[in-house]
Amino acid sequence: MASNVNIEFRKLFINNEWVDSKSGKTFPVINPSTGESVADIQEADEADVNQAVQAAKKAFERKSTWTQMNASQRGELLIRLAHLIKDNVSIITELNTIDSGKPLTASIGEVLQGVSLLTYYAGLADKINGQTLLSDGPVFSYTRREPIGVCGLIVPWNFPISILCMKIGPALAAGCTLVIKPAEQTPLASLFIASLFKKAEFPAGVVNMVPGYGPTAGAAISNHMDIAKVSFTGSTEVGKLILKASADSNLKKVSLELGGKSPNIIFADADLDYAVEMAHQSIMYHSGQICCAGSRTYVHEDIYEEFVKRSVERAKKRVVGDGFDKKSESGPQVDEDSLKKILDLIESGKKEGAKLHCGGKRMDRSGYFVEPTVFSDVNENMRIGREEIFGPVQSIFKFKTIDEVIEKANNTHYGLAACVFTKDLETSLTVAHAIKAGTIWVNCVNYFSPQQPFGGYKQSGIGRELLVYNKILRLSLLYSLQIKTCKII
Ligand code: TXE
Repeated sequence: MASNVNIEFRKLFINNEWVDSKSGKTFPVINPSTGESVADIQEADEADVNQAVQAAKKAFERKSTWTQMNASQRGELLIRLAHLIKDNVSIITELNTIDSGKPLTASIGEVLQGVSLLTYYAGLADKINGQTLLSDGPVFSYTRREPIGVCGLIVPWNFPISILCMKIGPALAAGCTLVIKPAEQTPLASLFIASLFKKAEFPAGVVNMVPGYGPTAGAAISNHMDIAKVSFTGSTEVGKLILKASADSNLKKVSLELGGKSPNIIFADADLDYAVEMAHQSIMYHSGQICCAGSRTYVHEDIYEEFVKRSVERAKKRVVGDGFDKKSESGPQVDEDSLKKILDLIESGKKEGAKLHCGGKRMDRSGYFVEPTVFSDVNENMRIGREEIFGPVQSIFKFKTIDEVIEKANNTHYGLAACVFTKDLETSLTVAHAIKAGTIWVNCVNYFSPQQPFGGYKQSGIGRELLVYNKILRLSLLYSLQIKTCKII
């Protein structure tokens, strides 16, 4: 399957200009559906990140166009950007599918989700208020919410567009300036969006994009002395490196959205067909490459055998193929490393005694495809029961009692999300309140909306994204003595 889309943007976007990397190096973008290189992109490293930070710093100076702009004008620019993305939805969707291999339907859904995130934050720009505070004594005091400064945004490859928009929306609404590093696997659609910032008339230097690798360009961002905040989505391992880099540099603020091993708990009274389908989708959607994938399916013993049987039937029917093939329900894994990690974990599951019902192999075709795989009789001592696989591998566990399943579900160093399937309100709320995770879905999976906060407990992260919880804003308390004020009634 091919796309004729033109890959127009291959350079770094700094200060509203397209520039080559200082080293002159490039890196290839591989289409994961074919394993073939589709474009060479200019590769940013520390020198380019420095240049981008300089531009972002300048744009954030006290009397710059950006810092002088009214908040409602910032909102208007964000709306303009959202409209430009919508106007170019087909091209961005195709680039996203080339980048990541995800089916066009999933890809377009992601781009439109990006549009709604930007629209939400555009509306927020002029509603960022402080408070007036009562104080003892003859003083008037108030708080202001101020933009934190230059933000480094490090984006992963699984949802390159929605996560990009989730980060740029609040940062720009608040008045920050940005240095963005898209993932090395998926820079094409992001670079196209970079071209729209200039069209939307964001002032030069407000948004800069530096595609490149993590240990070079990414590390230069997290170590930079002039970056005030890093917002990162990716692996827990790299999240820890970013936190260390903050401690070793300027104590920049850090928010982290990291990995997960989310439990999906199915009680005996659940609607079985529905729960089977939801549990399947929650792990197989985007070939399991979702941070909050339901990667531990806990099923009550009364329905266990039937649940396993139906889950295997469903997995065998799943259509996996090229993202440009309209029949595909899911596409390939993002790259060779990811594929190898998944196959290694599948082997460990077989060796450690889990029962393999279907799948378990690389598909016999070009690209990085893994067969939808279902294991039963999994427990938390097995690697597949503990580690984030990030692949289309459903692991099914058996449980007897509500207390037992709560304890098992919490027996992980992750805490991103969980699902509960039951018709009983008390059961659902008991489990929802007892599970230590940032999001609990009851009788649904992976439901996202800009108005709802998202983020993890434990080693799944620090901070929350979406809603207005974003820690891009610094809360500062200002005291001023005996200022004359007028009353607003
Ligand atoms: O992630 P990395 P990878 C998990 C998932 C997956 C595993 C590895 O389990 O199998 O992580 O994926 C940048 N300093 N998730 O290796 O490396 C990198 O360039 C600064 C969960 O792709 O964390 C990319 O832009 N940045 C997840 C981003 O970090 C660095 C999404 C993510 O890459 C860096 C992706 C460094 N030293 C993977 N090293 C989720 N939470 O959704 C890399 N990067």
